[in-house]
Amino acid sequence: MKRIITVQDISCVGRCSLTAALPVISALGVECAVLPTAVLSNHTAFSGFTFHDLTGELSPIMAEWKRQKFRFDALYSGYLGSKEQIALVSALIDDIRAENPSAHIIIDPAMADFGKLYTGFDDSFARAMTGLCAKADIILPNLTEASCMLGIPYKEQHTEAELHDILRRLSALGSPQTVLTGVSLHEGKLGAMVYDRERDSFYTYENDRVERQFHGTGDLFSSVVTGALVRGMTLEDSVKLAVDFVLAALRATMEDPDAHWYGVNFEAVLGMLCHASHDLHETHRYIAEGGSSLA
Ligand code: PXL
Repeated sequence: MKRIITVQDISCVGRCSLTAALPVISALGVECAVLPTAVLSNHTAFSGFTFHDLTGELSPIMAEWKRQKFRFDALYSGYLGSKEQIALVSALIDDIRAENPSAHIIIDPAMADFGKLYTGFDDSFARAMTGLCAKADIILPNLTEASCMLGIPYKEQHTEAELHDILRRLSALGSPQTVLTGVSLHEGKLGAMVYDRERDSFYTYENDRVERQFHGTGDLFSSVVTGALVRGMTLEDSVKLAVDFVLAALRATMEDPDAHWYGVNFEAVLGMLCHASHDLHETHRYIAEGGSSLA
């Protein structure tokens, strides 16, 4: 079984960061090790929150992992609390690549949404996060994060040519593959666009747009992409699965009269990921037994 390490906070209530990544990545049949960067009572979009910083724990944990020679198939980082933590994740990337040169380094620069930076972040934090993204194989910014990273004004609607330009400029920051989320090329549709620098190719996948906005969908999206990629799906298929999963979770939320504003009912649709994981397992088994593809 593949093993990944995810680095992000644990918001005790809020259906984001680790409470989203763990179930999603597990459902995709991947062992999910964690490096929690902070413990919050709830995420920062609530009117108040407690924040217990765990920066002091990170170096000793990383040193022990080095001693144990743990091997990870991917590192996936999300919300980080400070520039110091960004520097530590940068060092962890070096350790992981030293142990496994083919590990996927996946960075979601989780720092902004809906046109503004999250509470507690400023431009210098955004610059440091942009620097970390340069070390990734794949980055997954939303449109707000992309504008912060490129220093351009945020807007919701873009032409295809503008999106291509944004993706090329993000890619020039360093990562060979870039996934931009919150993209809409057609009325009533929403999805993501992928740019692969080596092939100079774009791939867009959209599904229905849900007119209400919820927190935590970006974390779910990145977690699905990470788990699916590590299981051997192409980046394009991983992104398609992630868009469909987030939409299914949004629909489940809208159907729930007790739904909360702060996160989506992804638990109701986790079965989709278990099915995808099962299908991948069957495909690998078939190929291992001498077949070349499934009918
Ligand atoms: O969903 C992103 C996220 C993760 N972690 C914390 C957050 C947020 C978004 O607001 O506050 C602590």
